[in-house]
Amino acid sequence: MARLVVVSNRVASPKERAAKAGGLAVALREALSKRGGLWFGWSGETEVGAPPEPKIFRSGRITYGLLTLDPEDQRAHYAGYANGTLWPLCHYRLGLLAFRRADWEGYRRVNEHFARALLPLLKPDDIIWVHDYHFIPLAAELRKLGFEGRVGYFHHIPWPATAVFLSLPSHAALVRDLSHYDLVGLQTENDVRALLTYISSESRGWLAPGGVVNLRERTFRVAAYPIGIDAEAFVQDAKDAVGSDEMKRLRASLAGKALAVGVDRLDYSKGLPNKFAAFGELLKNWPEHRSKVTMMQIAPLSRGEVAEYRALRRELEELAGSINGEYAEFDWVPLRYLNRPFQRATLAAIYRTARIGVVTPLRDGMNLVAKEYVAAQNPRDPGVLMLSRFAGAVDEMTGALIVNPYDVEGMGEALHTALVMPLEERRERWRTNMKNVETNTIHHWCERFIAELSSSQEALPDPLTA
Ligand code: GDG
Repeated sequence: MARLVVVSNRVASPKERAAKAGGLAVALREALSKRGGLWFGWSGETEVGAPPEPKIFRSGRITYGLLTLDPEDQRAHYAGYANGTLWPLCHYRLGLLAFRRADWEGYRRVNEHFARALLPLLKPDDIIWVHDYHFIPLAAELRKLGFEGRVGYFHHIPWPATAVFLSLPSHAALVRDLSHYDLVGLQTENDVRALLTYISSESRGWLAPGGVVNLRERTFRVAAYPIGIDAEAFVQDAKDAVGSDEMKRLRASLAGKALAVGVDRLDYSKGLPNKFAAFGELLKNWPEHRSKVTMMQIAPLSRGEVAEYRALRRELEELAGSINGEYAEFDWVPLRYLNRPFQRATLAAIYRTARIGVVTPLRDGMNLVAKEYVAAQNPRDPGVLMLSRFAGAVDEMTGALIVNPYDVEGMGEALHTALVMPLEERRERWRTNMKNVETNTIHHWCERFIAELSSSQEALPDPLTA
């Protein structure tokens, strides 16, 4: 079996406990130890004029390679082009998009450093799996250095519609970079359509059935691989933790009130202001729910080095304060807003306690919280998933109450609908969702991508003759 090499910006170190690491980190670690592998990424450290040598160490069957970056390169790469340009672009937020040539150059330079540091560690038959928008040019850089082996890319965030993508001054170069992969994985069929439309209409690429593309003499494939969760582990976590002292405290504090829960990184793509406002609408228009429902929003801080995230934090503090100021009673705080992270098992138990899972991003590649909420439910008395139509998860979570996050009043109404939904309907909707969560797990996702990348250089049809 060929060795697997994973490249991602953040590498979950062997010391990081499963409880803290996300499902993706756990699944990648599993795939790497099964085949033996190399996990390559940023060390999390910077050093002026950082040396090109990565730090290498082994733990079990996995070798880790961690590269330290020059601070200015790291800023241009991470806070600059990746999170200041590509993130808003892919989430349709052109008003927040900042493009600076120096950042674009820094982004490319970091990818070049990564390729140079990685190349000496590679064997020709390795399978290289690159994760996310921080590393789109990596395959092109590896090819420049002469590497011809199999390289695949998975894009965890949405691929924007062509009209939006064209706002990016470097759009053509970025898609040329993609053509150096053998396989490009996106979250949904919609994302695949968006990228293929761009390729055929703007970069004069040729398309063949099955997502096969020919662009500037390179042939590669684009396909949807909707990411999932470790459903079994999540069900178990939820069952185990629901009787913990912590959860007893939570239930005692609710004193019989219904709980609506949200769990999102504090990020402008997650639609948090609209969610808070929708809860305000519920309390305004359906006064019968006052003192009967509590919303808990867990929003761990994220990317504080990017100005928009600091502004969003202030906006949410003001909104939460005004909702609570307007509706709170001396024995009821409507909105509990927490900026710290929790253990995975605690989250699972909170989901299970909640009557509604409120997942209302303005745009989201997939959204794993939606799937985790479903997995954590008690099948006899499941809660309702309220889900934005702009989350990739909506293709599979067809039993959700689907909302448009731009329609704040509509979301307020959906919260009311969820609160009064009869048990039989809740069960039926949950069963539909759970079937998909159980079928398309993170293990299945990993295996399928690796299998298709493994066979990717075996004679793709030539789009010019197909
Ligand atoms: C990107 C894409 C795509 C959150 N708070 C805590 C915590 N979390 C965990 C959740 C979930 C994960 O983080 C978040 O995943 P999402 O999918 O919801 O969102 P992003 O972070 O934006 O992820 C997204 C994903 O990549 C995978 O491809 O679905 O569309 O944007 O697992 O549970 N975990 C712990 N404590 C917390 O407080 N332990």
